[in-house]
Amino acid sequence: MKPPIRVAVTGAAGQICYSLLPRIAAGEMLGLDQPVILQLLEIPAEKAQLALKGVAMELADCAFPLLHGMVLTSDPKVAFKDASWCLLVGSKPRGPGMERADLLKDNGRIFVGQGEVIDEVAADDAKVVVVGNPCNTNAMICASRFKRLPKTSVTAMMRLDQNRALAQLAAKCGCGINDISDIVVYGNHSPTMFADFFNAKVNDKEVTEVIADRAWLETDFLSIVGKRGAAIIEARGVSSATSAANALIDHVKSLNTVGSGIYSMAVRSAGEYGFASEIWSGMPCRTIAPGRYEIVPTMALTAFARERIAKTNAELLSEREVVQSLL
Ligand code: NAX
Repeated sequence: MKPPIRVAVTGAAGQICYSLLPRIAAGEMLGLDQPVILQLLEIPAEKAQLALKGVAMELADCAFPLLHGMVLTSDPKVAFKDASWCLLVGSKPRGPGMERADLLKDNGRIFVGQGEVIDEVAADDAKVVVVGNPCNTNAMICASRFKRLPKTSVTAMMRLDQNRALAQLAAKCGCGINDISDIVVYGNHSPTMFADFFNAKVNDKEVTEVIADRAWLETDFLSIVGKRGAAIIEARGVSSATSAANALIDHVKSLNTVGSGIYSMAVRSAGEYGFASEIWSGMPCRTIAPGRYEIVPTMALTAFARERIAKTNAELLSEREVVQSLL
């Protein structure tokens, strides 16, 4: 039996984690032969801590053989201690009448503190995945506190956007999910994101050949994918949870697996694909060693794609402007 890996998860009593934690404990994220210790962080409020206790009771009642321990805490130093994976799901929801700038700053402060503690106490090989919104900018803030760990070890989740794009394309083509490849979502996890259908393939044929309706691709498809989160909130009354948890599992599995193909992840930009340096942007990535990625440098961009990328880049830059004092 392999030694257990410590996985720190924040926002552990929230709705995404309710779908996420059982799947990690069942071995779906790190492998069916890999024991885990879950280190679960929640805010100190009594209600949140009680809810966290309830979640842990349920996980215990699942009797997962791979779950070798659980730590429940409101102290980030305890949660991130020796963690090899830090999954930053917890953040504040946007309150009534709250401006986006206030949300950026409020949540930004969470990631200043957590970035500092992760850098201080997490494992040397720690990988950090940010889900809490605005996830790209929060990842940038978190990494800005790193002195010991490489900033490139912080990524943010674009995988839900990729999966949404995949599902829409498969439905339109009338094919299976696995028939589609190379669909990459660039930019911010917000409606400005760009799902690059030009490079996507259906069984090695270009999507633009299989779907002749270019107007659908350029308008409906991009709009459905970009606004899917809002559509789910309208239908369910709360934001995506099961699909977000599933995307996070996919994100970690791809990042951990050499040969997992090209996938979308928000990573530190060094100016690739027209993005400004030092922002965290969705880009095509591939895994070069377990937990280590490179940005795929060879995707061709059409003029349409470049225009969309410029728009989402501008939004990321404006977010950076708002949180400048936290960097
Ligand atoms: P919930 O409100 O259900 O849960 C969030 C939990 O985080 C709460 O229990 C809260 O007490 C906790 N929390 C707040 N501040 C914390 C802190 N400083 N330390 C530890 N825990 C803290 O939200 P949920 O639906 O689970 O969503 C979590 C985050 O994911 C939100 O920011 C949401 O916007 C974001 N999402 C990101 C997605 C992505 O693709 N990147 C998609 C889904 C989701 O919208």
